[in-house]
Amino acid sequence: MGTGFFGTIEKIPFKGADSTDPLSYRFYDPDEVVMGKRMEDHLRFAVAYWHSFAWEGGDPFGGRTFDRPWYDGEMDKAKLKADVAFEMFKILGAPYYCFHDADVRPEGRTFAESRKNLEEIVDYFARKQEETGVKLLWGTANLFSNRRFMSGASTNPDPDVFAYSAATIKSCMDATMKLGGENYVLWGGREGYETLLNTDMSREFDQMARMLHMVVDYKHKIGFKGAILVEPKPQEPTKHQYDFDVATVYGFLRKYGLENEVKMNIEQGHAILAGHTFEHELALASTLGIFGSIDMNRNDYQSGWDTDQFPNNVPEMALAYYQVLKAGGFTTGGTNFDAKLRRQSIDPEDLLIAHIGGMDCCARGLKAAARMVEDGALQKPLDERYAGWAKPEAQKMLKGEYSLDQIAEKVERDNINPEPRSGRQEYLENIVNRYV
Ligand code: XLS
Ligand code: NI
Ligand code: NI
Repeated sequence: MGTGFFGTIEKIPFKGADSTDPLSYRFYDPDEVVMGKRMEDHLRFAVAYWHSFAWEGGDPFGGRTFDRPWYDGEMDKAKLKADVAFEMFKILGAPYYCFHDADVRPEGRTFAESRKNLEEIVDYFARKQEETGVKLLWGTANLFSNRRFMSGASTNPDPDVFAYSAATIKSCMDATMKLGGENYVLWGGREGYETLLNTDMSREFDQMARMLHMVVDYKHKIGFKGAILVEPKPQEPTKHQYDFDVATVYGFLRKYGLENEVKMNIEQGHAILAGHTFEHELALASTLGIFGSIDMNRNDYQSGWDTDQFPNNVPEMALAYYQVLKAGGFTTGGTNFDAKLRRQSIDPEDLLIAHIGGMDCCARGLKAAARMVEDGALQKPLDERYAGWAKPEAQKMLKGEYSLDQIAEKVERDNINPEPRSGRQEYLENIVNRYV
């Protein structure tokens, strides 16, 4: 017996590009093979529990616009929410989901009570996963909503908040482990500052690193096989977030000896907020060997806020999945829709339509990216551009067989006088356009 929340809709079918049925996929066919792999196994879609089921449609000027039957309740409501959530995963054919503790369980009066509530829901989820075959892409702790975290979690000036955060993370790692989660994510919601006047940055860095080391130690202690992922974001909620972008996080990991233990969960909207493109962040993480997973959404390009909208820009997705494919594809990671409805989209059907659009857009982007890879459309010009480095003399320079003064001597002796060559950006952009 279903909840009836989505009426009689049972399953979103794939109907192909010509379909005009809003409740059908036009590009996402899970079984279609792309570069030797099923599309479902490439994309590894996950629904974000918080945006889809916990968020109430508020903005700074007004509260709740959604009217869900599971709001304002205790455990029975949390279970109703779970029933609806798993119904939606099945209807969409989404193979994964992600959650924070606070999205899924009622907050208790004490830490112990909150933990017990979480454990009860985790048991409930475990049964639902078993029934539906839906899996957990990642779990995480909400260390930013409750007022106790207003001055940070691990970076809080109060050691009791540090301890409370550690305990919360432990319970969320236990939950993730129990549910067979494939990753554990840390997004530093309040880890940053508003003003240096009340902030000791070096102390806060040390605290944050201590927490991350404990997380890694605990992962090994309990035998968690998934990846530990940090999610960069430059601002919002704090003015200066410590996990600004991939480069900043990598510097932090190196300073504290964590670079081999922690990977990145890269969010489209956060990349934009940091003044980068999504593909830049993906390429950099892959170059540094710390690419993990993605949070798929888009931000409004005018507002400068983390608006967490569903993706709808195919050329952008194509360039993003091109980087994902070049990085070898996902291993433990996947495509999590860290995206929410607009606050006027109050119908249950809107939830389905938003995900269908997002999944179709990603599928289209992936297929375009795969064709570019298969044709070597961008790789051939790239190889040509760097072809000079294949020559033995160039290789010797790269391998350190010449010193600076030896090279200087050689430049004069051989009369080296470089001839500039076109970067051909427009030519390459036109190639991309052929594929999207
Ligand atoms: C917020 C973050 C958050 C993380 C999980 O901006 O994207 O949703 O993905 O805590
Ligand atoms: Ni995110
Ligand atoms: Ni975000």
